[in-house]
Amino acid sequence: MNEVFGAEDHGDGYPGVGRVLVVVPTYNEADNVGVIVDRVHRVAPSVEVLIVDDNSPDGTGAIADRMAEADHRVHVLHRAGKQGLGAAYVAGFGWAGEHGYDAVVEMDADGSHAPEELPRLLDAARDADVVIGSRWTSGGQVVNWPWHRQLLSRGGNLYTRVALGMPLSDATGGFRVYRVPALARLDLDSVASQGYSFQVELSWRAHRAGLRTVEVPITFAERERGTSKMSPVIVGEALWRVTMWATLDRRTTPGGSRRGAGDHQLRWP
Ligand SMILES: Nc1nc2c(ncn2[C@@H]2O[C@H](COP(=O)(O)OP(=O)(O)OP(=O)(O)O)[C@@H](O)[C@H]2O)c(=O)[nH]1
Ligand SMILES: [Mg+2]
Repeated sequence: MNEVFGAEDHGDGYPGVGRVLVVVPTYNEADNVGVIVDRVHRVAPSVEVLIVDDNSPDGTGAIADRMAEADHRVHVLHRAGKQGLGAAYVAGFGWAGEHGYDAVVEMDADGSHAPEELPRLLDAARDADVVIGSRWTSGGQVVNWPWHRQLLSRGGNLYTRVALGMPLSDATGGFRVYRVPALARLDLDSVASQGYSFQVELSWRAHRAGLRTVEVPITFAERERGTSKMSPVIVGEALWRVTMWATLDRRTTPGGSRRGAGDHQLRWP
């Protein structure tokens, strides 16, 4: 990873955080991608955006290219085919490291994560390594989700909290800020998770590395356009990976990670 510069080296960055790159993974988000980037820039004009498109059949990549031509704050990373959310984020984070950003943001393209809440997350990043926009902390909420989606998310987070002993209300949430120097400590090249489990894996790695994670309440809204990529396979992946990490944790750390963070020797299967 290239040298990372501090906030004071960039007159144009987000105050107290520095150069910020919002990474937006897209797969078939033609109706959403333009709207979401406009909303980001309306509330945070200094941040840049990287759209990571997996060769969407609906032409999202071409739309993103036109946006990048029209606005120097927009960048596009094209990938050959659909390889999952986790792989898209790892590629985007690598790009951020190579280009000297100080912080990266994870944000869905579908409008579920309101760009208007981004400044609150970035403000919290001044005193944290990782900021998680949380639906299930006090003040957080979900709008327009059917009961079974709420149950799945709450249940998954409860299971994660109990199995891993990680004190987070929303470990599966995907609206986040990472400080780049902190991210560099998480050995991203060995991340194998694809779906929601990617979010849990990074939270878990941050916890084990002793990073400072804070949760900020957000209002999460169901997407209005386009189709969800959520599937039973993605839920199943999160379930088995969390169970595997919990089992390995108990085997490799007497008392589990509850005994203290900062174990850099942990091996990631
Ligand atoms: N590049 C890339 N982006 C993806 C992939 N899968 C999902 N995405 C994007 O990741 C974001 C989240 O995906 P969604 O389809 O909204 O899935 P979700 O948020 O887990 O599920 P819902 O809550 O039902 O919408 C969206 O911006 C998607 O376009 C993928 O394989 N590659
Ligand atoms: Mg979504």
